[in-house]
Amino acid sequence: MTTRRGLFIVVEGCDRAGKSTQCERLVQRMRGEQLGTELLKFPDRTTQTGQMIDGYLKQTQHLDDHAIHLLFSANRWEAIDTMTSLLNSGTNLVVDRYAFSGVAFSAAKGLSLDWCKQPDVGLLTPDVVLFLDLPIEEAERRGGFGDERYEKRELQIIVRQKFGQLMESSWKVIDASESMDKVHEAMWDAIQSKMQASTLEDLRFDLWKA
Ligand code: DGP
Repeated sequence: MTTRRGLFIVVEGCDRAGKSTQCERLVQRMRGEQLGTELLKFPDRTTQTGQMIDGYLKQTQHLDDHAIHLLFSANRWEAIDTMTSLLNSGTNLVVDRYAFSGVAFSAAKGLSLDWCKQPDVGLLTPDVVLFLDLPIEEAERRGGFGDERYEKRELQIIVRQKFGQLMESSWKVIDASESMDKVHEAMWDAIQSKMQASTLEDLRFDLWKA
């Protein structure tokens, strides 16, 4: 019997939407159901590109907007072999942020949406995108934003608009202002049909290619 490949799930959203907590919870539940699952996060701050990105986000390092955009993209490309082999060996991936964050944040700073997409064209296309949507007022009620570069009200408002421009009909939009349990259940429900499909099409390396 051949192993069914893993499901590639991306979780996106603005800062403070609860993505990281919900990603961990989703992974725990999948593992509890005996579904081999790994959690990945972008940017991966552990690699060389990730360390430069970390310095940029913590505002200890200045980089031109285009240069940092390309570094964020490189940070995703350098993970592609690992992701491909995990998925092909049957491991599900829950990925906390992906190229959609890449475009939304850089475009929010004023770069053209189309230019921002180009470095990620041909990246692995997710099977499911869960978008945790949270109005800015609710994000602020959650204790406000932190000290990192993008954690500012004005920018976050534009980031949310840019996500709106990138959104495709296949995305599952989840109201992140609901309780943690409700958000989790909505995410769980949203992946069921794909999780239960007996076969999945081959991995597609065609993000934004069409
Ligand atoms: P996080 O570690 O999830 O808090 O993300 C770090 C910050 O970086 C967050 O404000 C979102 C932003 N970000 C994530 N991915 C990208 C990207 O690819 N490009 C840009 N410009 N910003 C990103």
